[in-house]
Amino acid sequence: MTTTRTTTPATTRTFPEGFLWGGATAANQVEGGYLDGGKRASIQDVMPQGIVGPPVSEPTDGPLNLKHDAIDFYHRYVEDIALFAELGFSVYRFSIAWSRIFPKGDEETPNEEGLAFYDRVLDELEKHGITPLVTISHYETPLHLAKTYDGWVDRAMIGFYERYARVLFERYGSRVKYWLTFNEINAVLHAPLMAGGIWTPKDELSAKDLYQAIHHELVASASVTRIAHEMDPELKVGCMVIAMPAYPLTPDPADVLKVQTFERSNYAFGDVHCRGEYPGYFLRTLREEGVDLEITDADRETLTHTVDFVSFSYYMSVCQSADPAKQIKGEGNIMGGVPNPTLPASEWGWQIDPIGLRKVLGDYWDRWNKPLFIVENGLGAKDQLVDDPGAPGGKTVHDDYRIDYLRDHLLQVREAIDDGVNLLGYTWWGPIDVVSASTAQLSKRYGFIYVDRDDSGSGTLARYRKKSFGYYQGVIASNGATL
Ligand code: BGP
Repeated sequence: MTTTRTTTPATTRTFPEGFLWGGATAANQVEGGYLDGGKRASIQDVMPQGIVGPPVSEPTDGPLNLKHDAIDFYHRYVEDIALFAELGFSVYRFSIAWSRIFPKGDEETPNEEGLAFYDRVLDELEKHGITPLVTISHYETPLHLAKTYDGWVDRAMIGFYERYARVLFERYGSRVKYWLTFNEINAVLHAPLMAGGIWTPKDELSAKDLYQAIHHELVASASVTRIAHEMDPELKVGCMVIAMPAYPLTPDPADVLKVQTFERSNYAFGDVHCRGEYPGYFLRTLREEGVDLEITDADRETLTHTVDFVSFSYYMSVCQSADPAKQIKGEGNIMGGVPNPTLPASEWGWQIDPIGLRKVLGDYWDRWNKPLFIVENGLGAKDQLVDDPGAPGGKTVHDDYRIDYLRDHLLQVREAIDDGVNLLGYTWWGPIDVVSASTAQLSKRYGFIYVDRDDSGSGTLARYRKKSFGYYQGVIASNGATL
């Protein structure tokens, strides 16, 4: 008797063929050169303390801003991309600094010198056979747009963003297939300046203005998705959200419902991007907050242009409790939550939960049925650079904790793939040390590559391979078999 196999056999220990392996950075966290080549300031240049402290009014005010020079990728991209190639990257996610291309944001004509810089970056990637994945806007709204228009509160932003994106597609569309519209678009709920370029301080911002800004970003995202597809049907445009699974602190149904409410506040962004309209639960939130959103018929039509894939960052899970007194915020954990008594945490209180990543992959795939892309995952830690005569450059970091984190998360990713999730790739956050988004410091390091610069701005900027460098290199070379 012959038997017919009805299930897909479990995969071997490798990842699917063509799986994209790499790393992710953002312009404001690596480039430096914040006024070079015709660039003007972005909001990051007035955020010397990240989201931990208030912004200053001019870039030169206040404490040292490490992002002005960052890790000098603007001048060292050739060397850095060569290191990514040595790691074996098949994909590199980076953002284009809007204020390099449109220094003020509302000009008619782009800045050629800014465009030429990314031509050169793409040349290097092509030289090494690395696929680019470009974030159009990663927490770096031109400062002029923030101050003059209050960022995304103003509908005019949609037009500025469309013009910017169109220039990018025209210039790079033949070389860049994968695009992300906004980094962590759901972060605007919690960090309106960083994610929405909104200059009004958070505690003075009305719910109406906040949700109107969210609406404008969602329309802009759908609009440039349409523009990309019209210009070249081969372009793949994705949304990008913070994934943060939540667990009930207790089996109390009220805690379980709190989980649903929390997760829906994030799902709403993916729902609009994937389903082309606002979900009912989101409209209810608006009603309850007394927000009468200005949505035109043209907006509704634009929103129907849905994304090709869903990308996300994943760092931690949280618990939720119906008791508001239990809520906390870890440093830089903008979404809050209740600590999970079963999980360890990073030095910044971000709870480490590899299984949560498997859960996210399953939930997102089941919910949206769109290809997924993990575009950020990583461990920020205080690394110790030590002498090692055998290492290139004579120094290294023994970051076994980072290796453990990476392995544990990738094992869960493989489980999710075996569950049938369609996953395009994985880009580790900060494959080279970058300036932290939340703390604006360099001592919160994610890299496989150490950068010699400290929080006071001192250092040679030399690059050193950490122990994790060799580990990730082996994982990529074996397509996941050596996990
Ligand atoms: C995400 C951002 C990144 C990045 C990362 C790590 O929220 O998209 O820009 O920085 O978090 O966060 P942090 O740098 O605060 O440790």
